[in-house]
Amino acid sequence: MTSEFFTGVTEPIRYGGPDSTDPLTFKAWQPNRVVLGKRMVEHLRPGVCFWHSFTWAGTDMFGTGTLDRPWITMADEMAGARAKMAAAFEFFTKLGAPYYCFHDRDVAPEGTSFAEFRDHLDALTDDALGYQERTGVTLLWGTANVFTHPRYQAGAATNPDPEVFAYAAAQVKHMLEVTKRLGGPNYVLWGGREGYDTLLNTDLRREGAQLARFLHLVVEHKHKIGFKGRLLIEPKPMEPAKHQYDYDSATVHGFLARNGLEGEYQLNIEANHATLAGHSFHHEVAYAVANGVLGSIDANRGDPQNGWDTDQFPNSVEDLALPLYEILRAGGIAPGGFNFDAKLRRQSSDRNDLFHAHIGGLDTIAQALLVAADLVERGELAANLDARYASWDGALGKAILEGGLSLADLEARVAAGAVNPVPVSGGQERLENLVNKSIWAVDRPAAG
Ligand code: XUL
Ligand code: CO
Repeated sequence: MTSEFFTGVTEPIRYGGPDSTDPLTFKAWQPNRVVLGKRMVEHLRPGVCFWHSFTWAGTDMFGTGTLDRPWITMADEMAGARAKMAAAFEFFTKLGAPYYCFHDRDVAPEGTSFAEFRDHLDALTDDALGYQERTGVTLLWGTANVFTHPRYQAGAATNPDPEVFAYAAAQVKHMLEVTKRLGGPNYVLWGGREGYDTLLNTDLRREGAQLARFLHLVVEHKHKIGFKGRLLIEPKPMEPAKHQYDYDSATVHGFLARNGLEGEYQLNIEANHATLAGHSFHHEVAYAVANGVLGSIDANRGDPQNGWDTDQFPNSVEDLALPLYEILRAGGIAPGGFNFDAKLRRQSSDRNDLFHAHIGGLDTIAQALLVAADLVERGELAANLDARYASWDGALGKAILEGGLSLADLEARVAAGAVNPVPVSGGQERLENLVNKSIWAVDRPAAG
């Protein structure tokens, strides 16, 4: 292998503008463009994920790898891991992405024992620190893979065997420390195997208690080592398990509140996980904002005909504009960001396809940010919402909310004819037209 892997791209990808005919240029992503007083890159904090882009060979349940990832099959596993990291940082730099994310197992070979795995991870963390210093690319979040190895087939924290809980605890403890060393502002927990395939072999009460204990241990260790980043849980309703406990934003939020963990964890919300749960991505983000648990975003999309986690790159400005509008109104996503938890289609086997995919993703979130900013600046949606609920700031609304009126008091008012509500239009179509107005108005490419 030559020292460079992505030889088809020799210069960092530049902004070409909406009319550029060069597919290897950005059409909307301008990291330094100021939007609502802040640079695009500060609004979006985009990151590339290690697993789909560098650790996955393009396998699916019917076929072997199709992608050109020579490091995966190198006989010397540590040499392979180093080649992978070199290619990854070459890609981050040429793309111009400021952040990346990884699981412990994405970078470090398993070895023959936990101690050996930890040594591998520590050595590769040293390498990553060097790359970070040289390139300026830094970690958005770290996480531990406690779902691939067969020991986790029945869950990690929720396993019927406490030894598996202990093993997962060891991995998470170490990866939290690695994340701290790399200056990561977030640490993510995704419970892919924390759930069940059948209730016939599952004790829901025990598994819930185990999961809560695990999350408390992570909080304790975070404070013990002085990790200043945020802990994030990534909701997903199913896949790989038939049912996963961290089903959606509301379920996770309820679990945290019931177990004394509120305030300790925020959410890493993934677009395709929202749609798997039967929600829109907009709903999941809006729920998190409304309840103070917005943490970070895994940017991707599903396929409208497929019922699984296809993890495609985001390409719809319309789908992302309203989630971004919620984020802007909430004051932003930092210290979270937009991690492209997205993978190529397995036929996209040209090395440059990884650039095309990320260019499209970055352009889409950038354009959606412009639309969201336009919606904020016009202020029509916000004014509509304020007007719709304005009576709750009036005498009756305040008295109800402040606890000054009982059910009997309310009955007396209604019976006396003092209360006589008149239905008001929800105006959905009028509001949808406002959103389209911003989508169509923002930086439209010149016609012809
Ligand atoms: C799986 C998924 C994970 C998490 C990190 O669907 O999204 O890659 O983001 O474990
Ligand atoms: Co994800």
